[in-house]
Parts: sequence; structure tokens; C-alpha cells
Amino acid sequence: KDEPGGVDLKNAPKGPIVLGFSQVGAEGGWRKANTASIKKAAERNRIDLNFKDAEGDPARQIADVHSFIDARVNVIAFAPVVETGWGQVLRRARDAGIPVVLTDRLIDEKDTSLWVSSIGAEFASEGNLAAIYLENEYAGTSGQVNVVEILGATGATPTKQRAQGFAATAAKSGKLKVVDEETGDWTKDGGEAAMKKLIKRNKRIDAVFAQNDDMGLGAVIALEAAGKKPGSAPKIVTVDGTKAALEGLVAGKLTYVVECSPEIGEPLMSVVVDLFHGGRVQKRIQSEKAVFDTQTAAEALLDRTY
Ligand code: GYE
Repeated sequence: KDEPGGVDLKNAPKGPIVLGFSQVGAEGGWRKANTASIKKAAERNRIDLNFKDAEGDPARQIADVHSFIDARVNVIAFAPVVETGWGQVLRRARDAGIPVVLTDRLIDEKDTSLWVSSIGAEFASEGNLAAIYLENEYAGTSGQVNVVEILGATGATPTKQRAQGFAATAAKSGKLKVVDEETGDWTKDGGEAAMKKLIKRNKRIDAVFAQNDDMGLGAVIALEAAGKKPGSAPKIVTVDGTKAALEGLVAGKLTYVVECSPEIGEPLMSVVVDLFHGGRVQKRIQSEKAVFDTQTAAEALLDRTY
């Protein structure tokens, strides 16, 4: 009972709109919050959600989208595990007259008529913001700043674009140098394993750019085990803004966090309702973001639910 008037949403009758949604997996805090946002918004908007979890498997995800077409859902939405491989299934959806919405990430298809809308964050600017922070931190110092990067899963939009954004800003002054990188697959364990390898291979690491919070928090474990002081030496910058990362900031284990909001549920459902009624929808819907340091994290933590 989370609505005025005591409406019991759990037992409310399912509406006429069926949404097939395919999720990447449950790889970390961001993803779990994203799933929660979508499920909650579907319930609030009386949308019958057919939810499938690809568990990080691109082939399984494509099969799931085929199953939505077979089930003749009204709208299909998905957060792509990887960018490639989408042409055939999306042409099938278009031929069947089922509109497709991309959430969170993008796909690599020239034919942009294969999807009606995409909702998510600008990942390159997250990379820009991470690099701008470090540039400022080292302003006035001489010499190169050695950065190691912990990458998300290969082939996903945020992995590519966060790296590109960071590199583009770093290239401007030449002060920050990404001296090494390793994939951490978006997970805490993956981040820890990646950091271990990076410590072995690199004598001097001034800063770590972890492409998500979970990997950054995993890196903290590896750095502490190696006798380092993560948060100050090296500095650690992450992306997402989950509760765990904000707590990491307050504890001084992380240095800076660029937000990427997982709360895509409400904007998605409003697009789904418009599509169901034949309305026009925006091709691109961009989410808002903020940045956090050790000071602003404490305030943000007061109402952070994920
Ligand atoms: O940053 C990461 C998740 O696609 C924006 O995927 C999303 C990313 C997010 O696993 O934590």
C-alpha cells in the first residue's frame, strides 16, 4: 500500500498494456536498482510487465526478445548486454508492428527506425567528468598523473563511451595518462581481480578510474590488501552513485563519484503508455546526473534508496 487512498498495488488488476522487458542481469548495485525502478513503475502505472533476465548472455537476450514477439506484447524494451547482433530480431519486431524502446544502453545498428525511443544517460560525459575532477586535483603539480582504468564488460555502450569520454578530456592537457587497463566485468569481484593485476603490472598508480561503483569498491579491497590507502593514494573515481559508493566516499575509500541514475522506470512507462495510445514519443530521453565528493556524499546519502 504505497499510494494515497490505500490502493493495494500488488492486487490491482493488470491493465491492458503488456510490456516485454529484457534486462542485462543483476551484476551490481546499479543494475538491481534499475530493475527495482522498472518493476515499481510498471506496477504503479498498471502495466503488465513480462520481465526477463539475460544473466549477461547476449544470445539469451536476443532469444528473450524473440519470445516477446511470439507473445505479441504491446511494447518491447530492453537494456542491451552488448551493442551488436540486433538487426534481425528488431526487423522482426518492426514487421510485427511492435514498437521497441532501448533503455540505459544503445545498439550498433545504422537503421535507427528499428527503435522508437532510447532512455538513458550520456556515458561519454560521465567519462569527461571523471577526468575533469582528476585534472583539477592535480592542477598546479608538474609531471604525469598515472591512471589505471577498470573497464566494464566488453562490447557494452558505457564501457566504450566512458573510456572515450575520459580519454578525450585527458588528451586536452596531456597531464592524465591512462597507463594500463583491465576489464572488471562490472562486478565487485571483477574489480578486485582487475586491480590485483594492475598493481602487479604498474609501479606507480596515482589514480584509478573504475567505470562503475562495484568495480571501484572491489579495487579498494585489492589496494588495501597490498598495503595502499585507497581514496587518497591512489585516488579512486567511479561512476553510478549507489549507496555503497556514497558510503565509500564518506569513509574516505573512494575519492569521487559521477552519478548515472538507474531510475529509468517512470520515464519508460510514460513512453510505453504514449506508444500504446498511438502518441508520438521523443527519440532520445536523457537522464540527469550529479557528481559527489566526500562532502556532498553525506547529504546525498540521506535520501539515497539504492
Ligand atoms: O554503470 C553498471 C551496470 O549500463 C549504465 O551497467 C549501465 C551500467 C552501470 O552494470 O554498474
